[in-house]
Amino acid sequence: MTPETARPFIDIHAPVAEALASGKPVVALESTIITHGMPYPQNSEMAANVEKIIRNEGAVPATIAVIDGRLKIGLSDAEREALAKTTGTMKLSRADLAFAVAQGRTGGTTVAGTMIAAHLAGIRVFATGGIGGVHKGAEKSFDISADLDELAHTPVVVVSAGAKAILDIEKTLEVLETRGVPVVAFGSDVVPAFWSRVSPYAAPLRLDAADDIADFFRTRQALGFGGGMLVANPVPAADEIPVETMAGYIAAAQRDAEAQGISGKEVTPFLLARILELTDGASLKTNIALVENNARLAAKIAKAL
Ligand code: PSU
Ligand code: MN
Repeated sequence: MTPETARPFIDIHAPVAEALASGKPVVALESTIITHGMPYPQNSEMAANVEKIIRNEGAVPATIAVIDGRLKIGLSDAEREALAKTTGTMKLSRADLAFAVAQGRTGGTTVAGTMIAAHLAGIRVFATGGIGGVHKGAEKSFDISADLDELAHTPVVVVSAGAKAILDIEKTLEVLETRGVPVVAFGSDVVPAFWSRVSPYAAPLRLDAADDIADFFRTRQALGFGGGMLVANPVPAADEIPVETMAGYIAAAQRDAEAQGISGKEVTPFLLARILELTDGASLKTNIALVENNARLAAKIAKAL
């Protein structure tokens, strides 16, 4: 599956290589959430837990990152822990993943970066927290995540809790529709809003079973559609923060970002960290719960494929 020219740059962790060779289900995991999305040690605990959840479901986890210039498909426990502790790592998307490989750098892969790496390795299912999308005020800043273009081009099923609610969810859905990306809400008539189960926006598509999601993806591929799809899986009710509660914190964090002139790749990590402070850690607890919930569903989809 991996193109010949890519092989010299990629290390596939032994359990992942074995699973891929024998057709066992594999779930890719991103690492920007580790390097830029959560503080240590919660990032490390989250990353280890999510792998465990995938194994318990009978699939093999493959956390993806670039370490000292090697594109890693699956990390050892020691590598994952070291990455979680390292500060000053890069945040790697389509524009800079190959730069980090060429320059021997270390970085976490975003949704876009992880989709690229997963596809290179022949992995079709990927679990994250929330995708990047169209930022509020994008009509001025032009800040639209490369995750959206990647979903349009790269054939991987991305299981998320929707677009992060710090974004303009309505515009994000519009761009996804324009780019031909199916957005499937899992067991819900509305698109979830990351920390909250509901948003004001109707689900473009709805499915209620992992088997049906796998079947939809197979059908798309059989019909020759390229590109990926986005599964939006609402956070469990016990862990959610109501949309009205979050709105105030998100607005406050946004004001702080603007006042401090935060731009570009720093916007998402800044807002997540600021919201964590404003909610006294509650947003982080919810973020961890939703990633775990997505890992469970992703493993079921991978098994069904
Ligand atoms: N999900 C989380 N926390 C995160 C991210 C996702 O729960 O930190 C990361 C993903 O890697 C996503 C990135 O691709 O945030 C989006 O960054 P940007 O908006 O700069 O494209
Ligand atoms: Mn951006």
